[in-house]
Amino acid sequence: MVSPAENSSATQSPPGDIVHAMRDDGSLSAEHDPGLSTQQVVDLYRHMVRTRIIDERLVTLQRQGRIGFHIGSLGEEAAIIGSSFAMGEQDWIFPCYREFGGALMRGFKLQSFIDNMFGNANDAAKGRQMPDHYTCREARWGSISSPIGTQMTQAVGFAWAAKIQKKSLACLVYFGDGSTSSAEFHNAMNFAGVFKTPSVFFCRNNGWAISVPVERQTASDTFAEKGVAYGVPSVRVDGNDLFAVIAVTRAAVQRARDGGGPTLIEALTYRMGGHSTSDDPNRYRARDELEPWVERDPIERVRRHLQAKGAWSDDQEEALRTEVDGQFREAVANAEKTPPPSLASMFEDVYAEQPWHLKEQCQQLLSGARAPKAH
Ligand SMILES: Cc1ncc(C[n+]2csc(CCOP(=O)(O)OP(=O)(O)O)c2C)c(N)n1
Ligand SMILES: [Mg+2]
Repeated sequence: MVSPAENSSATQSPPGDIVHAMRDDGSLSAEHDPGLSTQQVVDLYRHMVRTRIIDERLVTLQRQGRIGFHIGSLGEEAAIIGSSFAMGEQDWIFPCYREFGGALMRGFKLQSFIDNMFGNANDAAKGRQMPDHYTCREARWGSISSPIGTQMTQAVGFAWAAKIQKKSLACLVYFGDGSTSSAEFHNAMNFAGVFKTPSVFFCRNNGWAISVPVERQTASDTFAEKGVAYGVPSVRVDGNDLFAVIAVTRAAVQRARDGGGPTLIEALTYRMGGHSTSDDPNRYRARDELEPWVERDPIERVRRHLQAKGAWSDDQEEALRTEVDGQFREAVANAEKTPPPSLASMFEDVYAEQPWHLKEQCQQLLSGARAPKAH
């Protein structure tokens, strides 16, 4: 397990050090302060809390049998919200599967997300995907791919195309520590290094890949040092420090837009929950491993920072929770009122002109035992 280390130096290599911006008392070190206004910090804090509340509510819905699955971001909110925030409107993000909070911050509608969680008729993926596998092109956000690592080669291809078209944009890709063992990681890093694509590789090192700890994932001391082999500058950052995450991601984005090529960011964070609603982490990890990370809870740290400045009160906290709760309940009520996708939709979206055999199969299905019953 990589544990939080002491404060250290530069925003880019050598990859052994860890960038921090927040001190224990909630104040910021001048070196890595991203210079946000108080209102910006309040907004980011609200997004982090919103993400956590939605995560908690989705787990409850799954336990109640109302949705089939959820894969959450408990404990990783600073890494996700901070890095998504550092991306400009023209930039693109290729997500892994835990980053819905960043998509919502970039304009993805809560209702669309919840419709995907229920796989109903309003789900953009038309119920053909698992929950948490939404699409939201409008937020310049790639679709979720379940197979580990595929988004990395997709993101580098996208960045390469943008470079050929001389577009000034950066393309960030999220992945976990476990994904660094996939062929796609090596393909993508090598290509990005050689062709200097405007890529930001954002590794959420949350300590675990389902039940496999980082010690079993790599013999390297860090994930960041893997960038050295590909000529990709790398940096390690305290992933539970919102301000440090923003500072290092901004620097990487700037380098990408300026034609300086890719950066690998290793954000040290911790998966405070299970891998998903399908596993019980108590079966494979020691309970006391969680404790130091509870103390470094990324949301608590930003709250302490704001409270020390007199910029956040208990009343505001209460109001925020009530607001998010109301929005969530409304979205769930709408999603549950919405019927499932039509049976016929199963045959759509592959051919512009539906071939005869699909028409025939669709007809058979609609007139057979699974035909919708009149109530
Ligand atoms: C090619 C492939 N192999 C295995 C899986 C099963 N799987 C899903 S998530 C996961 C672990 C990924 O861990 P990590 O990259 O650290 O991301 P995290 O879940 O911790 O965010 C595995 C092995 C998969 N989805 N695709
Ligand atoms: Mg992991």
